[in-house]
Amino acid sequence: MTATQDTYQTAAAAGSAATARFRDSGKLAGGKEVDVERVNRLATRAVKALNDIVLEERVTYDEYNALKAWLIKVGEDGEWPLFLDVWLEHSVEEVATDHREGNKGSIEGPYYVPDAPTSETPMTMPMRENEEGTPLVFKGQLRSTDGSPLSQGKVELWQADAKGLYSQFAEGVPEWNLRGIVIADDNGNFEINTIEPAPYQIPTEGACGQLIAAAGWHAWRPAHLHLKAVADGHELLTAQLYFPGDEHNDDDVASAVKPELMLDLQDDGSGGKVTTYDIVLDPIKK
Ligand code: MBD
Ligand code: FE
Repeated sequence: MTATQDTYQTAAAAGSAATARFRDSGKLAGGKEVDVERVNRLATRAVKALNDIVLEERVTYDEYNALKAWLIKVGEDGEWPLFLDVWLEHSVEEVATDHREGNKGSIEGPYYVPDAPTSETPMTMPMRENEEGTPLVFKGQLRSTDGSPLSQGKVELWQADAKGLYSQFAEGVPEWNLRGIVIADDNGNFEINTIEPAPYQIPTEGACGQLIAAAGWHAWRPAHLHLKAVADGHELLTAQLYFPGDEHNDDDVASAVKPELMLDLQDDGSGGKVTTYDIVLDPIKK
């Protein structure tokens, strides 16, 4: 945890930026309508689950009012996307991808931004001239589940910098810093030059941080690379990749680590790291 992260990764800069991003994505207004019977079923079960907790735990008026105040603050701080992505998205992701034979996925989280700069392999991520952090070469092959290479597929990375800051969600970071899309070659091979991200602490000043402190939890996610991989006729893969030895691999606040998502890092002989991670996509079943 660095002072810099404390200064910039405020609830206002990160949590509410995630709300603005979600609005911009069009999902707020344009989401698919959910069938009335389905809403009835899910809303009824959600309300019942909460009532069961109140009755079983004999929740007091003080506790009820603390909940009300906290929910108001989640909205005021713009932290609904952060809250949902940290504590619920992992289950939604599990349901959405459990039919897959190819690569395991993981949650998207609140800090994805579409339309990042794109280039052919090998690509160097957009970064500052003197970007801090251990240099990392991330390479691999995009394949289909039958083993055939996915020519011209795309691999997109977005990640925190060596201070744990995401561009467009923290002040003072260039717009597309450490966000980029690489186009694989005819054999599905891709290579990306980047730096190792720092572990990430979700904003501590907002409502989510308040809950974490009040419950005696911690706010850390292990260091991770976010990725999306796409190829014609294949399901979009959204995943995160992790670094062996990170102390939070076993207790990620967002419950988004899976053993299949662990990188194997080698020294490159000059102070940097290199890792090969092949990505297998599922064909879309018609
Ligand atoms: C992140 O960087 C992240 O990946 C998730 C899931 C939640 C908060 C911040
Ligand atoms: Fe992240």
